This record gives sequence, structure tokens and C-alpha cells, in this order.
Amino acid sequence: MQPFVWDDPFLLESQLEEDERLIRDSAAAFAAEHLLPRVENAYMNETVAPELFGLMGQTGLLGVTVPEQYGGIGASYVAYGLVAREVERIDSGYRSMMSVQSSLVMFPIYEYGSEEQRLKYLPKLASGDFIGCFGLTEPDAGSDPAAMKTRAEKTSDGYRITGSKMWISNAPIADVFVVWAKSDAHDGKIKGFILEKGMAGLTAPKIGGKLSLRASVTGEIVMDAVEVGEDAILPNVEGLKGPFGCLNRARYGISWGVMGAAEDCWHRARQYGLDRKQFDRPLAQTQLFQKKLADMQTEIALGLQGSLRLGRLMDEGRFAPEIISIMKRNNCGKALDIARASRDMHGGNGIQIGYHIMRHAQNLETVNTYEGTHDVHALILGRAQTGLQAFF
Ligand code: TGC
Ligand code: FAD
Repeated sequence: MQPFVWDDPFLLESQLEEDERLIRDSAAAFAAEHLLPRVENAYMNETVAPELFGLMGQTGLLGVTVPEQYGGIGASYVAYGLVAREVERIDSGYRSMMSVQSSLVMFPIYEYGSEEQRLKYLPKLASGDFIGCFGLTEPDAGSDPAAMKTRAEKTSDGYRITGSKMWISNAPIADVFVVWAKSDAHDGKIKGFILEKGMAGLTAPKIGGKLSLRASVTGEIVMDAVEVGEDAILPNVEGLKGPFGCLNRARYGISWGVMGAAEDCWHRARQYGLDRKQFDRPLAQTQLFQKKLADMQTEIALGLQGSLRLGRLMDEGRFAPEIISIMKRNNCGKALDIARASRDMHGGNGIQIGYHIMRHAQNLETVNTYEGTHDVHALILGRAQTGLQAFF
């Protein structure tokens, strides 16, 4: 009989390949050296840290699945998920910075771009010399991106893009903007465009006042008749399946990432319960405390195992997007529950920045909302099992 491993009940560690463990270990070392020491200040003061992209690039954390010839490391989706878990163990905002760059900017350029676009952008995005952002959401089109108003009009030598995007991670510091617009030259279908910082008519003001994800900068993208050449359009995709193809990868990464944040909340609650005494015994020696720890352990163990299975299916090219909805939705919801419970288990200390928990809980409110809200993923799954559309 095998002894029970309390922090790895299903022996996930033994299900990883050697190279996946090495990539995971270097992400964990990076997070300990560069992310943990700065996160409290970053969160309290909402500081922007563009230099982190270069540091992530040096460690090979950007574009993990992109082939080496374009600057990536050509690793598996499981490896990408493990990186997300380690980075988000520190803060969801840092994982956001990394996963937007990898899944929402590098992936579409690699998958839908021309060879010229790949060579021009991917190596610099992989090294962190370029920072990227992804503009799909608009002020009046969030859960329903098909309602977007941004338009690309054909000009003699390219396109003129007009519209605005809202809630865009990395936008105020971005060099490269992957934006989605309805193109009149394509029967009003959605096409992707690559815009660059400094183009006339393009601005990306910061959105202030966020009480969540404060270590990651968020902005608008305002496009006032931005003129681009033919070389700015992503030639190899048309329609909503373009942005959704990117979201599949990012949502998958989030399913791992939030488990990292949840693990941090769980481990801290356990240690706090062992250290703190009330009524002359450790909090961890009370039934209610242990029940909460057991719930955390169970949900995290199941969530990680589900994400690992999904990652293997992605690596085999056998995944359905609905499985991603199951894992993104459930892991985000469970991580948020776990963070809130851990906050409660820390008593008054739980609201302090130095205990890390409340920051995770506030971040996870956003993560439960972006990339498809908890309820929108329920509707995707409801439609998949009933055949009935309940969005409208
Ligand atoms: P629907 O009719 O379902 O589909 C339209 C077309 O898209 C295809 N499709 C997919 N393709 C690939 N993967 C998927 N997951 C796909 N889902 C749909 C579909 O086959 C169809 O193709 P075609 O060829 O027949 O045209 O579209 P709908 O308009 O009814 O969509 C409904 C809904 C709710 C599912 C969808 O709009 C949705 O997922 N809404 C949520 C929006 C969202 O997730 N936005 C995310 C913005 S980006 C972001 O939040 C980044 S945060 C990053 C960070 O900081 O970490
Ligand atoms: P809405 O769509 O207005 O939803 C509001 C509420 O209504 C939700 O509870 C939702 O579940 C519910 N709802 C909506 N439709 C239905 C329905 N049919 N039936 C039942 N309930 C429904 N977007 C990008 O494009 N790029 C980014 O980089 C990016 N980064 C982000 C960073 C942050 C910090 C945040 C907060 C958001 C970011 N987003 C980004 C946007 C994010 O994807 C959207 O906020 C999300 O898709 C929800 O859209 P919404 O905010 O317009 O909410």
C-alpha cells in the first residue's frame, strides 16, 4: 500500500514527464525570485512592471507551446499549464500578463498569421522585448462578442479600423495589439488585425480604480480610424472561431492557474491553523477547521487531475472546447470558494496584505469573470447537453 500524500493525493507529480517537471521547477524558481518579493507592493500601489516580460522571456515562460524556430520552447500544453499554476500561485495578475502574451497574442500570430508575421513578432514576444495584448471585449459587447461594433473598412492599400475595446489586459504597456473587428471586405465577418504602438489614431488609456488584479495593468484600446496595411490582417482565420481558438488555450491555462492560487490559500490556511491556538488548542484541531481543509484538498486534487487530463487531450489534439468550459468554470468557482474560506480561517489577519489570502480572493473575482463568466460557461455546457440555446 502507498502512503497518502496529503498535498498530492492522486500523485500528480508521478504523472508528469521529466521535461514538464523541469519547466515547472524553473517557473517555480522564477516566481520565488522575481514575483513573490514584489507582489505586495505591486498590489498595494497598483504598480506596472513591464520589465517582468523580459525576465519571463529569459526564463522561457512566454510562448511555452510555440515552436523553437519562432522563439518558443515547443513544450506541451501540460507544461504550459504547470507554468500558469506556479505563476498564479503568487498572483493571478502575473499569470494574466503571461497568459495573454502566450495564448492570446503569440498563439493567434502563430496559428492564423503569415510566415512574415510569425517571424516579425513571435521571437520578440517570446523574449519579452515586445509586450502584447488582445482586444475582443467592448463596452457594449462582453459575454456577447458577436455584438462588437469595431469595424475595418477597406482602403486602397489596407484597412481603416475604428472602434473601442474595453478591459484589455496589458493594453497601456503593449507594443503589439491583436484586435478583432468586423471587416466590410469580408461580408462583415470578424477578422483579426495586428496593430502596433505609435500608429496614428491608436491609444490605450489605463483603467483605474480596480480593486482586483491590481498587479496587472488593464486598459482600453481606442481606435480612431487607424490605418493599417494589408500585412496587418491575420490571413488564416475568419469569424468568431478565431478569437475563440485563442480563448480555448487561455481558458485551459487559467484552469491550472487558479488551482495554484487555491493551493496557496489552502497551504496557508493549514499552516495558520497549526500555528494559532484558541481555546487552548490549535485551530487545526477543531472539526470545522479540518472539514474546511478536507474540502480544499478534495477540490484542488480533483481540479488538478481534470486539468492534467484536459492538457493531455490537448497535446493529443483530441479536446472539445466544452471540456475547457467544464475546467475553467469549475476550477475558477472552486478556487474562489477556497480563497474566501481561507480568508475566514485566518480571522482578522485574513484581511491583511501580508497574509496574501484576501489578494487572491479579490483577484479570483476577476478570473471567475473574464474569459467567459462562470454562468456563460454553464450556458455553453447547457447547450451542449440539451441542444437548446439559452443565451438569448
Ligand atoms: P457560437 O454561435 O457559439 O459560435 C460562433 C462560431 O465560433 C465557433 N466557436 C468556437 N470555435 C472554437 N472554440 C470555441 N470554444 C468556440 N466556440 C464557438 C463556432 O463553432 C462558430 O463557428 P462558425 O464557423 O459556425 O461560425 O457563438 P455565440 O455568439 O452564440 O457565442 C456565445 C458564447 C457565449 C459561447 C461566446 O460568445 C462566449 O464564449 N462568450 C464569452 C466571451 C469571452 O470569453 N470573452 C473573453 C474576452 S478575452 C479575456 O477575457 C481575456 S482576459 C485574459 C487575462 O488577463 O488573463
Ligand atoms: P456582461 O457580459 O455584461 O455580464 C454581466 C453579467 O451578466 C455576468 O454575470 C454574466 O454571467 C451575465 N450574463 C451575460 N449574458 C448572460 C446570459 N445570456 N444569460 C445569463 N447571464 C448572462 N477582454 C478582452 O478582450 N481582453 C482582455 O485582455 C481582457 N482582460 C480583462 C481583464 C480584467 C481585469 C477584466 C475585469 C476583464 C477583462 N476582459 C478582457 C473582459 C472580460 O472578458 C469580460 O469582462 C467578460 O467577458 C464579461 O463581459 P462583461 O464584463 O461585459 O459582462
